[in-house]
Amino acid sequence: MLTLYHGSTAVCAAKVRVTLAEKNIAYEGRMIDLHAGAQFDPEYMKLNPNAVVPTLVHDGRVLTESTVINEYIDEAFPQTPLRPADAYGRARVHGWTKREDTIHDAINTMTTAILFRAELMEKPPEERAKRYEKIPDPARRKKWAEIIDKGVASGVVDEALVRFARLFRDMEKALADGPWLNGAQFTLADAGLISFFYRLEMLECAGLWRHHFPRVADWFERCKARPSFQTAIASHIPPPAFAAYKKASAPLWPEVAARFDAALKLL
Ligand SMILES: N[C@@H](CCC(=O)N[C@@H](CS)C(=O)NCC(=O)O)C(=O)O
Repeated sequence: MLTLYHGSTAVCAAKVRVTLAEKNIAYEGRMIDLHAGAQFDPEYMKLNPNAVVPTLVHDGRVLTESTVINEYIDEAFPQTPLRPADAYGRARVHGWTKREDTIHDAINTMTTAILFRAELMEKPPEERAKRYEKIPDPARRKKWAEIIDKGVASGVVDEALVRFARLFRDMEKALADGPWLNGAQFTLADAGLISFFYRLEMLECAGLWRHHFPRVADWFERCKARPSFQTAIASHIPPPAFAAYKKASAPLWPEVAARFDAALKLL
């Protein structure tokens, strides 16, 4: 029995749903309402002390961390393998999935700077701080405070954009031998990045790759054409979210684009 604690728009949870969909594995989903702060519920934090989603429970055994969960699922359920059989191929795929944590951090930075900040700025200052003061990790808490203060002008956003620039550069190179990041086989490397790209697209930031990295742009369109994209990502997003993302994001795109141009010069 597989139970996945997840969130509708949460990109790390979506990463795991893509893997489950690609392998056609049934699971019981338990939604954690991150907006309402359900991740801080003491009962949930017994499963996931970091107060984040996803958490997977398989026959009573608990796993956290989306990359670890994806590798576990691929190992425990061998149908439709999402990693190559050979050691070199597996190591290459691990090279991509290992990187996902830092990329997720950059995605979180952009979402906080563009969407969460816009929502929080409508609230009184004492209520704003409440959104992040319960975050258990002090570094993450500090990052939130800095971004809520400065928005896309924060140096944390510039660091995130450099990470994207480096990722897209490396993907563009790898995809010369595509169609997938590790060649002919769709793997965990691809599965783990799709929800991140979709988040950037919802934040009106698709120009980051569309204007500069054509193979990456084609790769993402291929990903979106897979049935797992609909099942595991798009169908979970409540329709009003699209308008909210667009409203917060569109006015900030010119500044994000200019900062990304500066990041590209560092490559
Ligand atoms: N490294 C963790 C990150 C998990 C994470 O940060 N999840 C986000 C959603 S994508 C979350 O639950 N955020 C809740 C919060 O920030 O309060 C993983 O990959 O599982």
